[in-house]
Amino acid sequence: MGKNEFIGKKSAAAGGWGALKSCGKRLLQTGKPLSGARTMLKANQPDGFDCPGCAWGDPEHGSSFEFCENGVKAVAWEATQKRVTPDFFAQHRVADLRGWSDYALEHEGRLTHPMVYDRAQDRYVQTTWDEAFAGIARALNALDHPDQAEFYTSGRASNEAAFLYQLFVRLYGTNNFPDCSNMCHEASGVALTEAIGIGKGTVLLEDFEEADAIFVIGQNPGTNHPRMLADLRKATARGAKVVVFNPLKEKGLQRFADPQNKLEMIFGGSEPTSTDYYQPRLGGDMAAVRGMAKVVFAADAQALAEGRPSVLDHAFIREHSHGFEAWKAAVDATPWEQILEQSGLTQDEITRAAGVYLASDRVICTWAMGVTQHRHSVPTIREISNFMFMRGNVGRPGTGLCPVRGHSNVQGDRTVGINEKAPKALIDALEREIGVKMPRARGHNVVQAIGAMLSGEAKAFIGLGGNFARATPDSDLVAQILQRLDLTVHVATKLNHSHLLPGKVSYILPCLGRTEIDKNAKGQRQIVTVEDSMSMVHGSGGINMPASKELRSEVAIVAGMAAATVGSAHVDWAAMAEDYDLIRDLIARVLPAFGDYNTAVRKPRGFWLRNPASEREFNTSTGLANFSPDPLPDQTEWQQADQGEGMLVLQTFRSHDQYNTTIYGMDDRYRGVYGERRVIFINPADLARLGRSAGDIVDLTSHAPDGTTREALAFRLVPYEIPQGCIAGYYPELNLLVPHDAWGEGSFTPVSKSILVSLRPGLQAA
Ligand SMILES: Nc1nc2c(c(=O)[nH]1)N[C@H]1C(S)=C(S)[C@@H](COP(=O)(O)OP(=O)(O)OC[C@H]3O[C@@H](n4cnc5c(=O)[nH]c(N)nc54)[C@H](O)[C@@H]3O)O[C@H]1N2
Ligand SMILES: Nc1nc2c(c(=O)[nH]1)N[C@H]1C(S)=C(S)[C@@H](COP(=O)(O)OP(=O)(O)OC[C@H]3O[C@@H](n4cnc5c(=O)[nH]c(N)nc54)[C@H](O)[C@@H]3O)O[C@H]1N2
Ligand SMILES: [Mo]
Repeated sequence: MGKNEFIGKKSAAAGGWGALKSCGKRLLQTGKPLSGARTMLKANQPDGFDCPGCAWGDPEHGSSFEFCENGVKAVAWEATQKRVTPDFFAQHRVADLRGWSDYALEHEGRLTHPMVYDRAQDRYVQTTWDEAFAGIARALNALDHPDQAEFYTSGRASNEAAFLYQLFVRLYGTNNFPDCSNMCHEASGVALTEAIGIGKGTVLLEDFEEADAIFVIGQNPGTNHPRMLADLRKATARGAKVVVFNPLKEKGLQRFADPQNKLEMIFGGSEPTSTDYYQPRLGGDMAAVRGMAKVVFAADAQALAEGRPSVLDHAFIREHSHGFEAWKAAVDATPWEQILEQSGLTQDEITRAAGVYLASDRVICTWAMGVTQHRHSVPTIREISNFMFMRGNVGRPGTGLCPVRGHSNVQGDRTVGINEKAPKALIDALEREIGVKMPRARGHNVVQAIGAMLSGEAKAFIGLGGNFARATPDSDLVAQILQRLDLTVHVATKLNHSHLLPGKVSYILPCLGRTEIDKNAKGQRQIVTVEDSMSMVHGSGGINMPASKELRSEVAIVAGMAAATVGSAHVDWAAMAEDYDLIRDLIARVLPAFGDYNTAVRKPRGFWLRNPASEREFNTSTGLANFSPDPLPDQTEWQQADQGEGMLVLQTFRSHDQYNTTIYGMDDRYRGVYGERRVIFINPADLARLGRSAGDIVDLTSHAPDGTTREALAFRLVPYEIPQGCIAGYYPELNLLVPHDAWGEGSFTPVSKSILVSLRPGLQAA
């Protein structure tokens, strides 16, 4: 059997020595293991920086040494000693660099100087900051209308940078804020706003210590939120149940050896991270949750018939909720047949999972991309909320709804106004504070921005971080349209593919990373702030010397673009960039929930941004927690695939060695894949059914309603424990199969986890 042969049920634990070895390798690769280790010791510490890895909360109020293997990778990747200097650009034409892989590009190291594109030589050449800001202002002010510009944000930007950015863009005159969140947890925001009146989770880290059961749906924390595994482990150790729904048997959700536990490392122990594991079909979660609700209603009927107390939380339903009867009718009307077909689970499995729910007084439900990147993600999250409401599992200790965020500050960016459909209260407050009218019309989200670029309506793109051309669906198409624009600007730490698709005027503006010291002209250190998945806001200050003297902070770069473009009559951009306390003061005036922001962020663990829903104050249309009676989808993509000859449904997810479009390495240790990324995980029975063998190279074609043929060539088949009819492969390599006009209803999130595809022998297989 080769390394990638069928990964059976029995597998070693996640974490452990493999994780430590991988950390060491990563620190060595950056060229300076000692400073790397010192850097790690400051991650998530009161006087250090917020780990740029993920948005999981920090425990123990900053006293413990908290980082994880993938946090080390993220930090080491930024703290590399390698540099992409003007010399590098002099040596390579942009057309040549376009042929490099994402891995190779970022591996060259940190960007050092502001660069402008020179079309005559097809090269980026060095420029000055002032020239760059003036050039950007010229191009933006030459547009017919501000709505012709798209202002993208990736979720690493600090609250201060993001707030200043949205202020600049709104003063310029548009609400076009496509952001990574549109491709990520948008469905959670939309669904929760309708259900509980706020688009955020209601859980604090402490709740994980009190829950009797934690349901983890569509999430792979072993890779993407490794620090969460420690909380799951602690939960199972004290006897709580952890119930997983995931089509794949993810290693980190089975057992975990904590690399920070000396005894465990020496004796090779590991602890379970889950107690119950169910493998639904892709897109089958709404059906699974509805099935559990049916079981709970049946148990309730039986209890009442036998003269026992109801199993429902009638006090919550009566005092705090709306729409219970309509939802119950929808549950009653949903046939088991449809539930079993869509979920792919048996009635017995669903009954057992519901049994855990019934036996638990306090339940938390977490979820991530396995739930949010489907056509019916919004109704699925509404159903999760319904299910939690029925036994009052919101707004009590040890309970709650917990969308686990992606980028380390994606939640904060949204809080401070990166929002194409900003709440009226925010715009009112901005107008009041700045004294200028702001645009009110809805702006573009990611798929609308792509649409506007395609139609020629959009003419400028500015990216505050991120890798738009790789992270978005239809990546080949997006690459073409970016190059047709009048202006493209990328504020970035490292070179990526999006930078190599220059519009008529194009800049790469290199910024400080989160791990680096940020000093103002007076030599005073500045801190920024971020918000985690539990709505904790804390300070983050870098400790490393900047990668180059030329770097500016994101705040300073935004301030520079703003001053040049909209002038400083209403906002003193230069003063803000000199003293981030002034930005925080302004944020607190616009968003009163931030209170005494500047004092609060200097406390070790920061402060909690109050979430009214977690105290059962529901700011919804009804003033109550809203049940929602959505029907199950008529057909899931799995059902469509099941009816088509040779069709399968594909999900695109992350390997253990990547951070979104940043590829750290070519291994996916927990899934047993080494040295390659062009793989497709497939059930052995599907291999047999389709007449293929393990290791065959195939080409994939996606089948979208728009009739366009999209192909991804040369992927190797890897047998895996995954439901029949469902396959999986890595993002971003497979993004060219995701149609930009197929999105989640109500969320506009590309359907990256349910793409209808077929396979045929690849070129290399012939
Ligand atoms: N190291 C590292 N950390 C990261 C990131 C990274 O790339 N690398 N990315 C960050 C970002 S931006 C985000 S959004 C998060 C992403 O965190 P995750 O949501 O964990 O990311 P994915 O890799 O997309 O994994 C999705 C998981 O859902 C499962 N899944 C897919 N479809 C379904 C379904 O229909 N039903 C169910 N029940 N499960 C399904 C997949 O099998 C997989 O285990 O992580 C953040 N943290
Ligand atoms: N098919 C498919 N597509 C997906 C997904 C999927 O699961 N499947 N997931 C979606 C999700 S959840 C997300 S969040 C998006 C991610 O989309 P993006 O946020 O656009 O992508 P990233 O890969 O995180 O961006 C990486 C780049 O950010 C820059 N960078 C890194 N650190 C910093 C910094 O501190 N400051 C600045 N200014 N720049 C920095 C570097 O230049 C790096 O190359 O992708 C989405 N796309
Ligand atoms: Mo994300």
